[in-house]
Amino acid sequence: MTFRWFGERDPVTLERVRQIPGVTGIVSALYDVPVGDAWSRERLQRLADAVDRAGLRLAVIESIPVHEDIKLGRPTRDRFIDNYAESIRSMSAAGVAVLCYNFMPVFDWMRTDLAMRLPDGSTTLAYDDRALASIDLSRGTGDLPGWATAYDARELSALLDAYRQVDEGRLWEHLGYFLERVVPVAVECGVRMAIHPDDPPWSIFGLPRIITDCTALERLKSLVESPANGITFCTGSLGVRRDNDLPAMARRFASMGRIHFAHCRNVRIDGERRFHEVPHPSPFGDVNMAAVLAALRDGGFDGPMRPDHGRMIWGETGRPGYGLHDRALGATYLQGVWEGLTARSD
Ligand code: DNO
Repeated sequence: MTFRWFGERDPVTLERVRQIPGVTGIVSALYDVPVGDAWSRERLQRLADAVDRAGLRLAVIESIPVHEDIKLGRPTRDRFIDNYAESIRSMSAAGVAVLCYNFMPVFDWMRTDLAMRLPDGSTTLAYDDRALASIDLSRGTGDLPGWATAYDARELSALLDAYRQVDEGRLWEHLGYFLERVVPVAVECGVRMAIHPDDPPWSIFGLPRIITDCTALERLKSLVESPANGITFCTGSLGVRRDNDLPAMARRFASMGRIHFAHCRNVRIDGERRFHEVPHPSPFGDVNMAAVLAALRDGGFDGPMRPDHGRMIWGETGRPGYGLHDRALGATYLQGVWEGLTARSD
């Protein structure tokens, strides 16, 4: 079991993470390297050493952000792709074998409420497409948590303009171009790439989003037929579309050896393009977590897993979605389900 840690400035310390039963791996990144620059071996080694000293192991890099020029297919992309390949070599040198990344234009995950109050008094992340319409992008992105980059008004409007030329088809071409060049490097140094589904899995602000459903994952897989070209199976992202049959998808891609990382989070669908996040166990939301885990196990998945986003409970404050307590409960729950599956079949 792994746990995401945002580095030395994360209010959730490694010492605390270590006390969560069963958590042995850390999911992290270098947060101060400008997007597009190569990550150095020394910096990654220092990160891995710090995690080691806390009695844990750096198991996954989430994420090395993909420069917008790569997603836009600009001529400058080759330089950024070379840097990306270099970062993959560096993570491998530091002993990290799984890379979670995404290919979402401009924005990473998006919510319209970072502290929706639930009846039990806890707060959670929520999304409502109607509220999205009232977000004013003319002032830039502000500083939403979890994103690699914040843009000021001018940068953001230039980027949004540039994406007018990039429809879904083009974005797929650009993803293919990127993967054809970086997957061989990943293969060579023993790294498994795991694309994160778009969150939410539909277009926002008129921008194309392509990693959304089963058909998209099939297409991703066929862009480069290599086991190193894989998926982060994120139940919360894929799970807000009712047409995604999560257990079937988990079974299918796990048995093809393409799921390299699992993000487990539950969501309640409140309406058309409207949802909020709930505690991890199946009864609280629309993700049948027990069925997804059973499918992953049936498919032979044995990679790292982490409890994704938690609510803020017991008065905790901090980075929305990434407090200690609810994610720790999630980690324990997920291990319980997994133990049950294993005990039954062994
Ligand atoms: C949200 C996360 C995402 C994820 C990236 C991966 O909490 O799951 O921000 O890290 O999309 O590149």
